[in-house]
Amino acid sequence: MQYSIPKNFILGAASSAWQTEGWSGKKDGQDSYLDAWFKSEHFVWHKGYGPDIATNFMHQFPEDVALMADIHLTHYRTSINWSRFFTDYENLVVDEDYAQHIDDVINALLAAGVEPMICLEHYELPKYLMDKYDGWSSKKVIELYVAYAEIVFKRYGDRVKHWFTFNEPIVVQTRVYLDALRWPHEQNPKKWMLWNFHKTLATAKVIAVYRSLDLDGRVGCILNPEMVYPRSSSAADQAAAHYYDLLYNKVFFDPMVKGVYPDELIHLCRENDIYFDPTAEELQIIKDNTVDFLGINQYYPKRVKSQRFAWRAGEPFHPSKYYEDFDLPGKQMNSSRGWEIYPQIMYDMAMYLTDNYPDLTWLVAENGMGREQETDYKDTTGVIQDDYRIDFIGQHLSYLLKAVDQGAKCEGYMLWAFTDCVSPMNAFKNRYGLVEIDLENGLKRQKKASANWYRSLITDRVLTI
Ligand code: BGP
Repeated sequence: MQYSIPKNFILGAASSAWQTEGWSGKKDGQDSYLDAWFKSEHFVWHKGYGPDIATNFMHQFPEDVALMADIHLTHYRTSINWSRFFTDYENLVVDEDYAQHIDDVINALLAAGVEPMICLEHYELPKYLMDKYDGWSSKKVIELYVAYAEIVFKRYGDRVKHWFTFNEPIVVQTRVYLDALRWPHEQNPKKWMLWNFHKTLATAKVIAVYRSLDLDGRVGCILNPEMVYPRSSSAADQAAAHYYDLLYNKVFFDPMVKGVYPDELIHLCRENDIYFDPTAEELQIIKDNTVDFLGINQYYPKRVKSQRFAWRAGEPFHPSKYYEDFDLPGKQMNSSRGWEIYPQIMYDMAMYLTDNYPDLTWLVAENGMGREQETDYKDTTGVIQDDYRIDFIGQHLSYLLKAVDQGAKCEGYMLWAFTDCVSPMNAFKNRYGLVEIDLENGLKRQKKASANWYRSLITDRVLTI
């Protein structure tokens, strides 16, 4: 089967600052939320390699950019590490060494013909602001973040045209305050909802600042909505899917795209004592500053069924009050990551967006396949033959292109990740890259088979599967 790829369709790759840079040049006090979490009891270094070295992008980025040009990536997405951008977060004292590194990366990308896309926070909230103000619980942190964004826009906005406020803004507070799985391990559902709200408000305020600067680009956010599939067509299973979608997807989509929260969500928050008490002025800012576009991260489907147990009075709220996970018999799994593989999510999510947010322009900001023990797939010349990744990308892209053909307003596909990189879950154990980072050979970069395949895809603009 062949699919033609529209001429201007973005075909790029993504990663983030923390997951690639390494800590070289990092100054005392510049820890991020992720550093704090990794240094807590949950960290897992892989064969001695963790975020301290990462891929050493800080020094080896020229090699990576040359490879991006060789593969003909149209765009590359990364983040600025907020925790490294300042030496004083309150008085906004810029770390000029780090800021210069960002300048150098942007200039190198542009010189190589690769458009940069920059995210302002990919889990890189400064630990200092977490300790002092309880992170996104505080309006002061919103103020400091907006000031950070303004400095960044003024410094790099002449060259960077695609900005994102957050990567997956729901994730940290879900792991911390709903599930209490991560540092600082505090179960507090009201705070979960407050962080959701404050990141939405921060996005709107950053968009307002960007527009006031009259720059020639656009600002959005990268969400990780899960395509929800109910176990059956029964009313109870459908309701479970509906509530999951409301609490994990529409909670960001509606205010960011339509400028208003769904009435049903407000009602549900009040009923469950997780309401976030916005002021009229805050709601107006959200209404006036909706996103220019969205990035959508897609990896796996979410399958749910109705909740069998009644929620006991006094139990802390959790969205699973309304649903249970459903284990689909016979599902195809990526056993390295424990995620179901279901390429049709790409088509279904595109249709969901077309139906619910017809005016929204978006792109896939992440999709990809992590694999353990990839070195087992090296051929005699030492090149990793990652046919499983080629198959994964091809299948997912085919569903996306089908949706584009039917009018979905999707402008591109960014693969996670360009090179292997550090995962917050398991350091380097799972490899996602088109390009191998050979830990045994001084972090040598080597293209995998998928890199050459992706290169042909980009130059020929035809997907054959
Ligand atoms: C996304 C994150 C990325 C990346 C990816 C792969 O949710 O935005 O930062 O890590 O997932 O997931 P993991 O590294 O957990 O396997």
